[in-house]
Amino acid sequence: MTRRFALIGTGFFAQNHLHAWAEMDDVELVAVCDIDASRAAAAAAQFGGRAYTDARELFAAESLDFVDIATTPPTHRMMVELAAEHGVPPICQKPLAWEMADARAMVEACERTGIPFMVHENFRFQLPMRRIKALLEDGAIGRPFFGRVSFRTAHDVYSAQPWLVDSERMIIVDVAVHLFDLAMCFMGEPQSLVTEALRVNSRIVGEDVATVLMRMDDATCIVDASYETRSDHNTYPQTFVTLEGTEGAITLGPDYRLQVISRGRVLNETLEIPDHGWTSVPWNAIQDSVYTTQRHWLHCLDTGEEPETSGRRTLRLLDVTLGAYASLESGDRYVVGSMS
Ligand code: NAD
Ligand code: 89V
Repeated sequence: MTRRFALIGTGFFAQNHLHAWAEMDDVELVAVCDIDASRAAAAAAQFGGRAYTDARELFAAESLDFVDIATTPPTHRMMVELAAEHGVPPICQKPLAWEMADARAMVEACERTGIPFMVHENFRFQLPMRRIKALLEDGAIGRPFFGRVSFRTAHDVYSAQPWLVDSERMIIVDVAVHLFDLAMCFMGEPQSLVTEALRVNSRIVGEDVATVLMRMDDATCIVDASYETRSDHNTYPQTFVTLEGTEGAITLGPDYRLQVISRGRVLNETLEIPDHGWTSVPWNAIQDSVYTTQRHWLHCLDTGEEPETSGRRTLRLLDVTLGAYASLESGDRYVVGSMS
């Protein structure tokens, strides 16, 4: 079966979505939409489909099996509700929303219509992260009791994503959201968390350095992110992971170097990221994960399985993410679940 779909928001990151969809022979791009007519036209010229500047017109005119939403957070709710109104299953970029009420409304709109809904939370679909998850499931390090998930760079993220400059809430919703998802994927849901954050770059509005300490049942995990960290070479946009367990430890370091210590045995490996032709360093692991994320969505549409990062499941992730700000603002520990 070939699924007909549309992509809304043809900006910076959507180019990866478009390339990944173009690789698949079981989907057909029938329309693209962007309020910037030249961007919509450029995407249609390169990847096919009719170009729209108004999502309402697109939904009214096209018959779709799903829609891919790659706009920035302020329009996610409007787009997902529009999709639900037309009975079209949406996959929507992260962060799902900046407010819990918006995320809840999106999930409820899709559930009322009875359509699947996935969030494009792709970091857990990166090849190194799939490998780590498999190792944990195999019991390679026993019971994890400590974790650290880290994204630190001095890469100028603002040139490709200028909208981050004015975002009142910045690195926690932009990148720590991915790290929380990884922490929860590896170690389960936290019960509480405490946050410290700073703005180092005075040119921007929000926080660009953040450290969050999460407390799980019988483990702790640090999530830390920075857009102002100088190092000996640029590792953007790589995520580093440390997991310590009762039987060993896993470390994912710079340049996809993985070390697994399991019951006294030490394995060192540099992971090979698949090349898709359109992917390139330094974005290759993330670009590959876009492909894998989108395949997961199609798999779920085929089988009726709930996506790993369904809208409903993402409410918990958002509770943790927005809870990090609640802790920051109050100076207190945030009890997870207070919002979701
Ligand atoms: P962007 O501004 O480059 O692209 C967004 C596009 O949406 C723009 O072209 C804009 O004109 C268009 N748009 C805005 N409102 C619209 C509307 N009402 N109708 C149609 N089009 C509209 O932003 P970006 O940096 O590509 O970020 C997009 C999303 O992707 C964000 O949510 C961001 O957090 C996410 N993102 C995810 C990853 C990842 O690894 N998962 C990486 C980068 C960005
Ligand atoms: O996910 C994002 O929006 C990006 C990055 C890949 C750096 O995390 O900002």
